[in-house]
Amino acid sequence: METDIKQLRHKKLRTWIEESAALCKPDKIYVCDGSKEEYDRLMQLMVKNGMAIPLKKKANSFLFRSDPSDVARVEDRTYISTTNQADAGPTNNWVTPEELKKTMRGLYEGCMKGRTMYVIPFSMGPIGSPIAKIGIQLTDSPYVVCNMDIMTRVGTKVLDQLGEHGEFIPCLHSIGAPLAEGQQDIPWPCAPIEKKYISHFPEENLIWSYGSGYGGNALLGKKCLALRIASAMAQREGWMAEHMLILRLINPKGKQYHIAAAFPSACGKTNLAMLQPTVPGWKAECIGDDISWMKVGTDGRLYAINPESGFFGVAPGTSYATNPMAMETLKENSIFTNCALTDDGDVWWEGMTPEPPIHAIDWKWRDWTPGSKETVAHANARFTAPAKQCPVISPDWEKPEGVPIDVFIFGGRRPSVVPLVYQAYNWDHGVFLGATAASETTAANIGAVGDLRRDPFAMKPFCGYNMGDYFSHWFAMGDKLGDKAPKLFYVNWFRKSGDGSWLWPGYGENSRVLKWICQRIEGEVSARETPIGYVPNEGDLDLAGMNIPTENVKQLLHVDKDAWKTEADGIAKYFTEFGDHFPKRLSIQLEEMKKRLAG
Ligand code: OXD
Ligand code: MN
Repeated sequence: METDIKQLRHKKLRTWIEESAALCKPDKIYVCDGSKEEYDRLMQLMVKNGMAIPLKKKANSFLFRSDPSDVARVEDRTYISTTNQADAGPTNNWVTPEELKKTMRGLYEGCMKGRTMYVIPFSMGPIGSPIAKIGIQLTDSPYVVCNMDIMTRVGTKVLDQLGEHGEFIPCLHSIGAPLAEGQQDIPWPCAPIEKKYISHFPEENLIWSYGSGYGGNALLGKKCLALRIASAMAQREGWMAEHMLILRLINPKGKQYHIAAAFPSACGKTNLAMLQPTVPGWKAECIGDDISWMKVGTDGRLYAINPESGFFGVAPGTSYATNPMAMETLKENSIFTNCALTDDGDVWWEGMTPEPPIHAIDWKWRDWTPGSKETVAHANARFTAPAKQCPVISPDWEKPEGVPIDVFIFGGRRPSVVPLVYQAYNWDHGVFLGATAASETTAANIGAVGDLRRDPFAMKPFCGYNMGDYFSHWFAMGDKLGDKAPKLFYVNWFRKSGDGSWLWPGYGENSRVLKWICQRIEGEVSARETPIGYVPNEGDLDLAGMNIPTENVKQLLHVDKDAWKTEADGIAKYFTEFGDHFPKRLSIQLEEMKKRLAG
């Protein structure tokens, strides 16, 4: 039965919905119950109005194509709005809350005319988990409702958990495309780029998003709530909200290790989250592919949950060869955005199969044949798939108390300089590794440092407060965890040889590196001290049956002092960007590395 908002028991929630409706002026308000019947009904509505295409080859799955102007997160239209600019820091766009709200109120005025305002009660994390948080998203996009249904836990059970006085994070979203009386809707309504705003008000735990229907701009539980707002809450409250996958590894004796790992985009994060180990006797289970919320448990260890319940993964490049577990996950009950449509009613994207289809309809609804100048799927085409469908999802992925984290891993894409794996000397050194994480954006000349994009902790676009304060928060968490703190490592799957070929095969073989990491924790395997940290000796990695040239292993584990001196100069320059919120403990780490390099 449909819920009238007057029946909502939470007075503050009712008032906020009424005020938002008075501003946005929807034709109708609908409170989502999170049922399958509701999901099916909304999908059918979108099929009827031409927004969704049902896929013959994948049960209960649908293809959407966005407006070509609305295909990705819009970082330059994303704001952290705090009273003082210093609290947003040098890595965020900033406008005062007063000014931003004034501008956005003007945009919200009447923006839902001709549309329904959906009220989505959602939980980030298993409902009732001590680490979970409740959000309420108001949106005029049924596409957003269905995606939120997969990506979060939605519905009446969340309202029950909220009760009359529970805390929630208000998330107001509009695609910014009101319909005049009798006006025909279009498949992907949205506002032009200069009217898009993805705004966060961390001082009031409030999110306002306008103008985009796509991904992190519109599914507000993900980047907006679970990272930007949550990171600011975590700093205030003494926990951690990180852009990290969560993986469980099980050794041949059955011992479990939990790893949380941060990588910038295009570094194989989803592949690692769904790893199938090649190293004999080891097993892996996926707990999360993107975000980790962590709190100190009563035993003093750090416990993590995946706040999401689905995967919003990049489609191009995903295949049975690169990530069979993702392919199995998205076989049914999934949403595809900006992928191509094949003639037999399936989706396709670059790299999905070795041979492309002989004909398809591309993401811009045009005929496409192999050899065309443009790609058939957009480079940021996505699948939205339920996590519970992943064949290697851990039986404990929804454990309310989370899983104890043993290891943090940072990484990036570095064709040169950075070895395959190394371990930090201690927590402070590990924070230095996370803070200086970088990916090479262009092909580097071998031996020289290329065009580096530093992405500290893979949080640059997602930190909801001053990045310098965020670094300090990492130090504070280490102080709190003491000897119970996870151990920290850095990996680089992407090192190349002089002729430009990959030195390491990656994918399932990465389990060999993870085995070394777990053995380091147990003190079962050696390593050599280098200026940058503990690096495996050539015999320390289990490479049995791998057929990798010894020369490759040498290069993969090589630490070139001169290249690292240049790296240290780059880091020193980069550290000056953070101004007076920058913690001294990071400068000390740089000085210590420099001393080790000079020695
Ligand atoms: C994502 C991202 O979509 O990090 O997860 O951009
Ligand atoms: Mn991400």
